[in-house]
Amino acid sequence: MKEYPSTHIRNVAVVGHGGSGKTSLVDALAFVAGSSKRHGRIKDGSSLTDYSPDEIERGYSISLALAHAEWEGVKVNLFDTPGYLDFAGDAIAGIWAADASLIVLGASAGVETGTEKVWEYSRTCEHEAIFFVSMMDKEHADFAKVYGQIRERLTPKAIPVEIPIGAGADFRGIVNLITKTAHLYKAGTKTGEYDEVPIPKEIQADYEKYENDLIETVASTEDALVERYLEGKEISHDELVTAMRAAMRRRELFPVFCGAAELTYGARALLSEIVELVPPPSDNPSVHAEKWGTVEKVELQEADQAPFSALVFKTVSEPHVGDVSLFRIFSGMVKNGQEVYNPARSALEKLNHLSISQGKDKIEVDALHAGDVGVIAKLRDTHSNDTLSTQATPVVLPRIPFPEAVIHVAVEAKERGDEEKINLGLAKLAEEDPTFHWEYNPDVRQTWIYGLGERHLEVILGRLARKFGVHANQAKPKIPYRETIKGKAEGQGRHKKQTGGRGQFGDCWIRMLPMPRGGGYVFEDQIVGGAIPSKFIPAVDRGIQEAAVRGIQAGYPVVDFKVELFDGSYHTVDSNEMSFKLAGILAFRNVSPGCKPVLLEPLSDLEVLTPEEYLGAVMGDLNSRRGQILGSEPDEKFLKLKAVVPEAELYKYATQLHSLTQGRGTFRKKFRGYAEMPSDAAAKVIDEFEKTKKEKEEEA
Ligand SMILES: Nc1nc2c(ncn2[C@@H]2O[C@H](COP(=O)(O)OP(=O)(O)OP(=O)(O)O)[C@@H](O)[C@H]2O)c(=O)[nH]1
Ligand SMILES: [Mg+2]
Repeated sequence: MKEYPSTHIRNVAVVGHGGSGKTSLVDALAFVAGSSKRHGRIKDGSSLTDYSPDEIERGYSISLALAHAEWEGVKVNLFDTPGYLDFAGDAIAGIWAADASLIVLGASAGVETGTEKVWEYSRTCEHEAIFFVSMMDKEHADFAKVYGQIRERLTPKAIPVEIPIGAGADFRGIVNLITKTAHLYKAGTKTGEYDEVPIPKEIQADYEKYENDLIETVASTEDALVERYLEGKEISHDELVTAMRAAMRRRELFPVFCGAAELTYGARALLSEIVELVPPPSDNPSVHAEKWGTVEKVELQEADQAPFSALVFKTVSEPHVGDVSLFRIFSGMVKNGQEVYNPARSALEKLNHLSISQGKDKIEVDALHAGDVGVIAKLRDTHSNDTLSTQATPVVLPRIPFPEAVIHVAVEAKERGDEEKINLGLAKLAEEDPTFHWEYNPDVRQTWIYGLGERHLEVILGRLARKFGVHANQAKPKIPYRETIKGKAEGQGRHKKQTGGRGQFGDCWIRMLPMPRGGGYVFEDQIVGGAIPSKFIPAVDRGIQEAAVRGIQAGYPVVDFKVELFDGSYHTVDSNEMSFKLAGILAFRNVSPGCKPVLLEPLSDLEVLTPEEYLGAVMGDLNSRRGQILGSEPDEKFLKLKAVVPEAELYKYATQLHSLTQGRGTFRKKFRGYAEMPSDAAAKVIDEFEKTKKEKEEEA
C-alpha cells in the first residue's frame, strides 16, 4: 500500500436515508478504482462494507465501516454509515471523523426524513456537502423532482453539476456541465466504463438550462466573477472549479451529481469530482484541542510535524480479532508499532499492526499521515470517543456528541441462571456502542437496556446471542411505583407468643402522619416514663421500615411519612428485640390502611420537537397518555412542545412518535419526580398486585 501524505487524502462520510444506496455506492467507488477486487452486492450479502453477520442477515447497514478508493493518485477514504435512525450514532461518528458529507438520495424516493437528519448533522459540523442522486435506473427515477426537493427541504444552495441522460430503464449516461462532456455507459459494463461523446441532441435544452444555472450560481458567489458573467464574458473551467471549491468551503454551494451505483454508472466521474472539490485534510483549519487535565486550549495543525493526536470514533469487536478501534488522525503522524498515549485513561498503547481497512480486510501499513484514518486491534484500555496522543503532548480532542437513548425495555434470560452472563455481555456491548447502555434496576428487579429505537435493541440482543451465546427476551419494563399516605391515624402493634419455655412479647402504639413529597421517612420516639425500654425502640423503627418496603396496597415501598411512637408495654422476661421488631411490623400493618393510602408514580418532563403539521396528532396522543401539556414554542423549523407525562404511559413512545410524525419528530425526557396517581389508574395497579398475589398463593 502506497503512503499517502495529507495533501493526497480525502475523507468523505457517505450518509443518507436508510436504503438510499450508500453501501452500494461505496462498493462501486472502491471497485471501479480497482482498490477493491470484486464488485459486491447487497442482494447476495457480498458488499464490501456490510460484512458483519447481522448486516448480511438483515440486508442493511448497522455499523459504520471503512473503505477506500485510490483515484488519480489520491486516497479517498469512504465512511459507509447506516441510514436507519436507530443507528444514527454511527452516522454522526462518520460525519465527525470525515471532512465532507456525501449525501446519497434515491432518484425515485428523493428527500426523506433520514436525509433531513444527516443534512442537519452535516450542517452542525460545518461540513462541505455533495449530493449524489443514485438509482437513476430505477422505475420512477426523476432527477428534476429530487433536485427540487433538495432545494425546498434542505437548501436552496444546491446546484447540479451533472445531469442524467435518460431515466429508469432508459438511463444510460450523464452530462458534466463543467467539462461540457457526456458519458454514455456501455450496457453491461462491470466497472463503469463509458464513451465520451458530445452532448446528445435530445437533452440539449436541459443541458443549456442547467449549465446556465450552474454558471450563474457559481459566479454569484464571487464579486469579480459576477461582473464578468453579467458582461457576458466566458468563465474558464479552472475559475469555475476554484470558485466552487471556495463557495463549498463557506457552505454557500452544494453540488449535485447523479448515477446508478449498483450499475457503477457515475462512479468514476464522482471519484474525480471528490478529488477535485473536497479539500484535503492539510487544508483544514487547525483543530481546537485541550491539554489533558487543564482548560488550556491547544491549536493543532493537521500536519505531519505537529504533535500526534487522533480520535477513536468507533470500536467494533470482531470475531477472531477482538476489539478493533477506528481512528482519525487530526494532527501529526504515526508509525507501525509506535507507542501512543491515551491521557484520559493514563494508558500507554502500542500500535502494533497499524492498518487501514477495506471493508473487513485489514491492510497493514508502515505509517499513517496527518488526516488519515486507520484501524488498530487489541488496544488495552481505549474506547470510542477517546483521544490518542503522546505523553509529551497529552491532549484531548472534541468528543463526538452521540445522541441520547430514547427507548428502553427490560430483558429477561430465556434460561434461568443466565442473568450474570447477560449482564457481562451487555457491559461489553455498551463499551462498543456509545448510544447503548444498560442498568440493573433494583427497585423492580429487572435489567433495562436503553437505545435509539426498537431495531437498535433487537440488534443488541441478536449480538448478545451471537457473540456471548446467551439468549434474552424483551419484556415491558416494570414501573417503580411508590406508596404513601395522605391521612393520619394511630393504633397498636402487639406481638405475643407463648411457647413452652420463654415467650415473646412486644407492644407498641404508633401514630402515622404524611410528610411532604420528598420528605422521606421520619421516626420520632415520644415514649416517656419507660413504657418501652430504650434499648427496644430501634427495633420498633426497624420493624416499621421493613413493613413499609412491602407497601400498603400494592406491594411498593411506602415513602414520605412520619411515625410517632408514643406508648407501649413490655415484659421483663419475654421481651426482646425481635418481639419489638415484630410489634413494629404489626403496628404498621394495622395503622397504615387507615391513613388514606395512595399510589405514587414517576413522572417525566417531556420535550417533543415536531413539525407544526403534526402538532395536533402529537398533542392528542399525549393527552391519551395522561400527559399534561405545558405549552409550545417555535424552535427553528419545528415546534417544541413541553409536557409532563407519567412514565408508565411512555413505553416505546419513540416508536409511536416516529410513526405519528413520519419519522420527523424527536423527543427528550427527564425524570421529574413522583406524584399521586389518579385513583382509576391506581386501581388497575392494585388489581394487578392482588391478582399476582393470589396466583402466588395458589401456587404455594
Ligand atoms: N436499481 C438500483 N438499485 C440499487 C442501486 N443502488 C442500490 N440499490 C439497491 O437498493 C437497496 C439498498 O441499497 P444499499 O446500498 O444497501 O443502501 P444503504 O443506503 O446502504 O442502506 P442502509 O445502509 O440500510 O441505510 C439494495 O437492495 C440495493 O441492491 C442502484 O443504483 N440501482
Ligand atoms: Mg448501507
